[in-house]
Amino acid sequence: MLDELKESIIRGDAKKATELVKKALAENISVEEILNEGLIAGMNVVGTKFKNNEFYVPEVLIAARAMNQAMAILQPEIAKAGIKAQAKVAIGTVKGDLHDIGKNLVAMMWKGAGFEVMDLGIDVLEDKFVEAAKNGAQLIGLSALLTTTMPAMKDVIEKLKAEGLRDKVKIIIGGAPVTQAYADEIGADGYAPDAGSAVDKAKELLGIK
Ligand code: B1M
Repeated sequence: MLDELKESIIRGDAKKATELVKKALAENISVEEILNEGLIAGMNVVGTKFKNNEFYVPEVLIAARAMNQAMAILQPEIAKAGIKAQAKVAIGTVKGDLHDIGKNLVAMMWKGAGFEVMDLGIDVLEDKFVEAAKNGAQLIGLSALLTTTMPAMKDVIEKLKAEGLRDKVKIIIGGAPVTQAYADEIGADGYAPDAGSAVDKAKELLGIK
């Protein structure tokens, strides 16, 4: 049944996914197994396919919708079982930038990977990222789609340094004009070219298998 659940996520079949989560719970399959072997396993495949250009944005959005609907059923059980998120992370599009489609995809993939995601939205000022770090974010994701807003990523890093928080958080940057060279230049910990790679990079930086 968990394989079927995984496949329903990959296909983006929200109806089937929610039915299967209900059925699995009724059959006393553990919340952890449903989450890890069904939902997260499915989203992992989606991430890999997206990275390899086998899936495009619509397929990822449809899969994420199925994941979110299935998660809504599982959420109360997760709370009861006391399962902790793999990591607490924050993400936002930097100040002056209103593009959020890519940022939302990364947030969805991170949720799919079992992270607790604080989505700070668009046009996010440095202080909000600092606040997220103070609230326990172990990793911060910065997205920028404009060459003119890329420097705001550096501003966030500088602000975190000024607040003495830089060593407490990992920072990943991404967005169409962003490169690994730019990440190196501004002192980010990592760069990811797409949402699937953002999962791998976050896990690598956080030491999660
Ligand atoms: Co804008 N826009 N836009 N726009 N827009 C671009 C980015 C542009 C390339 C179009 C062009 O001229 N060819 C250009 C930027 C040029 C540049 O600076 N190099 C541009 C411009 C100039 C502008 C305005 C200035 C236009 C104007 O008003 N004169 C203006 C700026 C507004 C502002 O932000 N202050 C503007 C406005 C808008 C809309 C509001 C109309 C709309 C945004 C709607 C929204 O996001 N809700 C919009 C759109 C849709 C685009 C294009 C067409 C599409 C962007 C997109 O969503 N792509 C874009 C042209 C293009 O890219 N073809 C363009 C799909 C998305 C899935 O990809 O965001 O790259 P992307 O995300 C990828 C990766 O980059 C990566 O993963 C994602 C999934 O694989 N990624 C990360 C993203 N964030 C990541 C974070 C990570 C890791 C990976 O870690 C944290």
